[in-house]
Amino acid sequence: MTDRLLELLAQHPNEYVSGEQLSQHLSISRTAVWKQINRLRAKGYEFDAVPKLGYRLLQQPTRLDEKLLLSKLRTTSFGRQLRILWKTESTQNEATAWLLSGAKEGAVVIAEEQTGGRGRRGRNWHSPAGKGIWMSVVLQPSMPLQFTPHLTLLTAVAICRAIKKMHPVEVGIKWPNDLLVNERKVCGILLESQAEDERLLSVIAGIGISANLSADDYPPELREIATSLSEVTGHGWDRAQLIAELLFEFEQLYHLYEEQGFGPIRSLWEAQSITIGRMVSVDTPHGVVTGIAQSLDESGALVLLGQDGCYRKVFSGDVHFA
Ligand code: BT5
Repeated sequence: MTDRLLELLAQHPNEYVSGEQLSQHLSISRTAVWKQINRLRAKGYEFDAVPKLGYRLLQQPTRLDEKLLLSKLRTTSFGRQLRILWKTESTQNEATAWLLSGAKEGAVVIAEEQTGGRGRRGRNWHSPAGKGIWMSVVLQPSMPLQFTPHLTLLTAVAICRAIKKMHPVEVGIKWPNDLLVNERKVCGILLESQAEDERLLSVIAGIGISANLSADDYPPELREIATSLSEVTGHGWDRAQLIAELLFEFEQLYHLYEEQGFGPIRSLWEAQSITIGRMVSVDTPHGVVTGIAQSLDESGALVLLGQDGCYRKVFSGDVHFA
């Protein structure tokens, strides 16, 4: 049904087709036409709908294409095993299942839409169709379990560098896993680890980048706190190019980390940080800690200088700027 509706609208690229005409052609009610239009909107199609005139197709979603993306890759292993899905609950689940059935380090799962995208602490990640980059990367690092937070910081640096390579955007990292532009979130990172007897086996690095969402694509509760790359730059982003840049930066930094440890990553992170030097309060599992963010310690914890002159470290939590 949606295919026939699209066909009809595509036959009249610069004209409005009335709801009446559509309902007659498709033998459905006008309410059913409207429902189909909304279903397509959720998949990334854009329509102009004007009372009395009808509907006009403005834009079709650009679907990520596996061959095109592979042709853009400059990596050795990251993204070389690639799955692009139309719709899934969460790419984290897909990558975890794929790992069990043989995915290698660097394998990537991307979905056009996630129905149960997740953030930390059971929060939701809003992942509408065709608008963002919702992806998971399989890692199998040889490192002690307690250092896995390094990988969140490394991933954040890689994303920042990839975005800035494509366009000079004032994007910065809020410790530990957010990328913000104009104080609004444009990207989130979720690392999920598999370990056995204190030994780290694998890590799935989940990356959500709100590339081409418009304000209407966000639910009301996110409109004030989230933004997208297209919203801040005023133009659409080539998702395939951004993914290719990101996987390149990610692989480079990952090798740098394997060879030289956290030192260089820490310096790069601090250079991209919008957290260091600011008064913050951090919601941690053990309560709220406030102070001026000073630096990262060797484990990736954030070091705060409190008003009492004491230094405190926070290992996980949500940062709020004062
Ligand atoms: C995160 O959690 O920021 C980690 C997000 C990771 C998402 C990726 S997408 C691919 C992979 N598959 C998954 O299922 N997840 C990963 P957290 O720090 O807990 O932040 C979650 C908060 O970000 C929410 O409570 C909202 O306030 C905000 N948020 C949700 N969706 C957003 C979006 N599309 N853009 C910007 N902010 C959003």
